[in-house]
Amino acid sequence: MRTLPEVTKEQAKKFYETMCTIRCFEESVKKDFLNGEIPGFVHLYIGEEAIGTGICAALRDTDFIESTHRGHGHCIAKGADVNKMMAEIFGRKDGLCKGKGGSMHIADFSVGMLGANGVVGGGYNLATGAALASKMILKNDNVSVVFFGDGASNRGTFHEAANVAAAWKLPVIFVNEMNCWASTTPYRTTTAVENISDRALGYGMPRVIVDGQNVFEVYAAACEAVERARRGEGPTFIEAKTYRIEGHFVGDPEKYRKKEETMQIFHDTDPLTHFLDKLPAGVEFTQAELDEILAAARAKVAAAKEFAVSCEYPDESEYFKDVYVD
Ligand SMILES: Cc1ncc(C[n+]2csc(CCOP(=O)(O)OP(=O)(O)O)c2C)c(N)n1
Repeated sequence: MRTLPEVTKEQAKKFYETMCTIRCFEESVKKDFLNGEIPGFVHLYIGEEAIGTGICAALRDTDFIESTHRGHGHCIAKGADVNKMMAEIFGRKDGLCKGKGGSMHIADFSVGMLGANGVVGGGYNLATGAALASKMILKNDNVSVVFFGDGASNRGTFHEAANVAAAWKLPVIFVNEMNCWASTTPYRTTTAVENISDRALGYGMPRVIVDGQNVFEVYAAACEAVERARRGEGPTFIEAKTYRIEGHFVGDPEKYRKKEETMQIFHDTDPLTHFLDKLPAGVEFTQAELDEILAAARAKVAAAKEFAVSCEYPDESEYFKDVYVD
């Protein structure tokens, strides 16, 4: 059993606030997508909030993250402005990417969020490249994190990046969100190894497996990996065990699995409803305190939606700007 770093009540409160903001954001996006208010496609992070929250809590603003198609939670946890995120998802010109990125291509360089990514497995080499730049060009101790799913770990890009990151001791952390599904495909039908992180060992990279539903455990593993990377000792692979509670995308009919089983897993493992049971010794909250935090998150997200719909769409003359460097 790993020793958890000291967490103050203030930090624990921040963790819960972040998880609640992600949850409320996702519930709001789901409703508005089903209403036809949001263009494109959305993938939700409901039930996986503890991972993005615990990892990003161990990072500085100057550290980088590379996200996935399921990236709203990572973006919120890294500190992106929720009003501008919501405007982006609604395709409005005041969005983080001027409304031209949408849900799957949100980025906010000001907080080190290098981008969500519609290309599965597209983030490894970007994060590893950022880590290489920190080490060789900028010569600072910034760390890069790449989040990815179990399905994405089967892409060749993972193996290339893991190999070079370990060989060159780059300050990059591979965070696998092992949610047991890749679209309609259960993990076991495509992957023979017991744990995705078993693969890290083949590249000479240390790995740690954590309960992805426990924000304190994720945070502890992240702190250790970040310190190791900052000391120049190279990458770590963190495998966070979780479960994809929602369909692959909003609107997925989910004919490939039983809703009751998924809801039972959610009931048993939801990182929000089980937050009180996970608190480290010496940190206490009442249910009323938690309810207040959740209500504040809900109000913040409602305001973000109000902001988003009050913004204009980009002007037609803007459509092709930013596509290529001038
Ligand atoms: C290169 C590429 N191949 C296929 C797809 C289609 N696709 C989108 S998400 C997805 C499944 C990803 O599963 P996983 O990596 O486990 O992440 P999760 O959705 O479970 O979070 C697939 C196959 C894609 N977007 N990009």
